[in-house]
Amino acid sequence: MSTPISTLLFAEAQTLLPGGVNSPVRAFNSVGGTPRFISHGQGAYFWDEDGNRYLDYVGSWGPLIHGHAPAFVHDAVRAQLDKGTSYGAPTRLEVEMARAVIEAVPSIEMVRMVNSGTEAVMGALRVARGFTGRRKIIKFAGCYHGHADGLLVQAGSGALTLGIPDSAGVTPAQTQDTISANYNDIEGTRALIRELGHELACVAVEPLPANMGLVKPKAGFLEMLREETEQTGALLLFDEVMTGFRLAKGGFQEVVGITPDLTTLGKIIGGGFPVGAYGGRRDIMSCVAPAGPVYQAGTLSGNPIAMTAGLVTINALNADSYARLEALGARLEKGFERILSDLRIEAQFQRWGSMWTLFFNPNPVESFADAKQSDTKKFGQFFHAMLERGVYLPPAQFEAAFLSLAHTEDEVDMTLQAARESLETLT
Ligand code: KE4
Repeated sequence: MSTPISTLLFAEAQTLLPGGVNSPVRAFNSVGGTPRFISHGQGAYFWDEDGNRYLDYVGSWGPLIHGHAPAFVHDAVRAQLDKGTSYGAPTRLEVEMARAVIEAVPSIEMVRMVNSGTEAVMGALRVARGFTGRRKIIKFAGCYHGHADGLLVQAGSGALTLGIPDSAGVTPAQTQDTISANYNDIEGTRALIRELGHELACVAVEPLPANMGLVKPKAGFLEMLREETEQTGALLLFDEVMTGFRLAKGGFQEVVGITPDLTTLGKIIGGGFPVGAYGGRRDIMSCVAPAGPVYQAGTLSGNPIAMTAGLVTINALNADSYARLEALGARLEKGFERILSDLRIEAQFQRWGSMWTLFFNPNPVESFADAKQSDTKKFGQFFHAMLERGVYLPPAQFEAAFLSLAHTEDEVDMTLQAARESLETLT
């Protein structure tokens, strides 16, 4: 596949933007090669500047559950554009969006809109500390909650080990109240929560982690988090920036029947525009300014364009949407299982609904430690073999791929054919 224009653009971009990109994963660093500079998208596909067409499994990292450029979203945004883009004053649209989120996610009794998932998690953790008057936060190795300083801690520190920064520019003071535990480690996490006791403000978790690749909760793990936080008076935050409106209208918490105290959302609720949200129990959210003492603000928070795109996006989702995504996902999974068996390849296809990861790993991946055992070199070979065949996967082993409602059985079957050919070429 020839990509001279992407190559030229990347060379120039690297002189103007750190790494040539505005978000690290886009630079292809973990798979190598030249990132494709995308010119336009339509449905399940997008095209690079050289005119090459790709079947897209990134979907802007989750927001595009209806695929690229859905007419009904763009028509609604066009109509709103004629009224203006932002007023810096309250609008009816923000009331409608808040009502839609609250109706969809029962654990959210009150919500605040922001402009990214990072901001949503920042706000949620600040109100958790403000509400409880406590300082310590537990997060889990391999789970990503955006780039706020306090969350960039090294994986795997124990109870009394102060969070150690995992990024330059983050000081020990900013991470000392964050402890990293191990996802799916039921007894270790239970002990950690009990050890921290009344110092613990919040346990933050991706209930269905997708930022180490897709890892499923072991039976009892999320239930333990709910029980133990209730016992100690800490709050449970489900970071559903990725899974919110992706797996069910009420998010993964609806699927597993667990009620967190706080939830963060993003991606799909913006319909492709910058958005985030945090919400939860009314007594907690009533602490957020100007109703209460926990300050948080944002120039474009709840702006009419993102609210319009997000509202029509989520209003178009219903039980049939998720049944459709499950049927497509199941077809893809069955096909991959057959190919892996035929070719005797040691890899794990892990999926929930429309989210999936192919781990090049001989064993099931149940934790970050497991994930790190994966053969990332082999993933890189697979990624490029698929790219050459016109299938654009997330350019990193530790990410999840996304089916959209614009994908059909034909796209799934084309993906499986490309995968069989690609896996046959692996050395
Ligand atoms: P943003 O600040 O990127 O909008 O959201 C941060 C975030 C928070 N919580 C979860 C569970 C997330 O998955 C994310 C962001 N997801 C990544 C995908 N792995 C965004 C892609 C990127 O960083 O470019």
